[in-house]
Amino acid sequence: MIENLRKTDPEVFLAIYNEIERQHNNLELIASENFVSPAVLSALGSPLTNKYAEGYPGKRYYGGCEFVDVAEQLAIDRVKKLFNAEHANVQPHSGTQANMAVYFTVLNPGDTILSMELSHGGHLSHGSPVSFSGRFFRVVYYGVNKDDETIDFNLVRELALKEKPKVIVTGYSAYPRKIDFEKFREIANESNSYLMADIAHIAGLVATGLHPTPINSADFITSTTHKTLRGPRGAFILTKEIYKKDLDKNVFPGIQGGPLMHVIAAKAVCFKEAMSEEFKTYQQKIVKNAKKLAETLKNEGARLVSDGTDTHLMLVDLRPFKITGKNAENLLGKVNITVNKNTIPYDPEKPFVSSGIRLGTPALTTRGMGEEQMEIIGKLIAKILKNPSDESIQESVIKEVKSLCEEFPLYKELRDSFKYESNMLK
Ligand code: DSN
Repeated sequence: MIENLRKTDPEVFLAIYNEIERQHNNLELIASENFVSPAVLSALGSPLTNKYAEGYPGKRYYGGCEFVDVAEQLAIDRVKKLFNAEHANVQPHSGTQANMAVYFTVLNPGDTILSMELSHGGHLSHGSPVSFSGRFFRVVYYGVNKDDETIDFNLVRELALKEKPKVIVTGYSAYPRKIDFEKFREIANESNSYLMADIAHIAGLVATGLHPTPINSADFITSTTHKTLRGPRGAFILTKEIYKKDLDKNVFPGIQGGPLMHVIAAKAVCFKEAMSEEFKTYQQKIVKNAKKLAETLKNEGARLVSDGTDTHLMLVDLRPFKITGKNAENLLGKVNITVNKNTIPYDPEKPFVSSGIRLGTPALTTRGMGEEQMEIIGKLIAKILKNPSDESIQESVIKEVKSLCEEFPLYKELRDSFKYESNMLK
């Protein structure tokens, strides 16, 4: 297969080869990224991509769907079991589309959404003015308390009772603490609102009982499959039987056409993997690693938003190091440590500059790294941020990063195959 790619399109072959090498040669700390298993990759690269299957298993608008039906039904049954859900739709191509399908199921244009402010950890699709969600709906924001930087439930309740939102959104992209879904349910009951929990970041933790589940609190749960859950890029929605018909109609034909059957097959594989004991141990290690990394950074003088983490991610306030998020992202990138700049709550900087970086441990944990490596990496990060202009320190960190990457290799067989083929290009 790789030989065919190299012969047909050497330029794309090289782009893919270089990207696989980049993934191997860098320490990936972007909290929303992960590395899928070879089994997930095989399903993704399969001829299921050829198949049109508009509709749902057993009720398609095309012939020849008997085998893709099997794959989609497996994905549905497994994700329902994994999260103890009444109904699942596994067709959304992305988290934003999953959220869109839920909004279109319960809202009319102009209706009100109550959600977390983007700069406090929310997501673009939770009502940002630059997203469809902020253009079609009226959005009111809650945020975190200034003192302990956790969700301001007094504000959530006050706004819910005053604004009567049709939907309250919980679940975040940059919130390091456990979410009290039951408290959100109580408020949603008081304001007669639907509750949507977007668990994209924490899905792996929820599936393994390391974070409370919103299954009995939320009317709709949306999630991506590629973050802590370690599946292919894509999403799904869980809901109760009573919303099943409306929700499914709003995914297809509401906002999507043909489902990506190769991706759905890969989601099925991911859900099977997520049911294993090995996956539970993996999630436990993610959390332990995050705690170790957070503790190390604090010992090095960093300030962590909310003073730590309960999950896979942390938000580092860089002001003690007198460096912006943008500059930190660039500097760390130079030494092959990949992170993203991130606003911190009440950030004095603009979002594109920001005062923080967001770090997460799912990807490095997949490589097999543990607490020992987290301590080393935390110290390396601090060394770079404290000495932004010291090139000799940068060179020594590059060497240490390289040695960690070699000790915990990624996609070894695949890289060997690409390497072999790339020699034919010479
Ligand atoms: N962009 C993702 C993240 O990095 O958290 C969320 O969609």
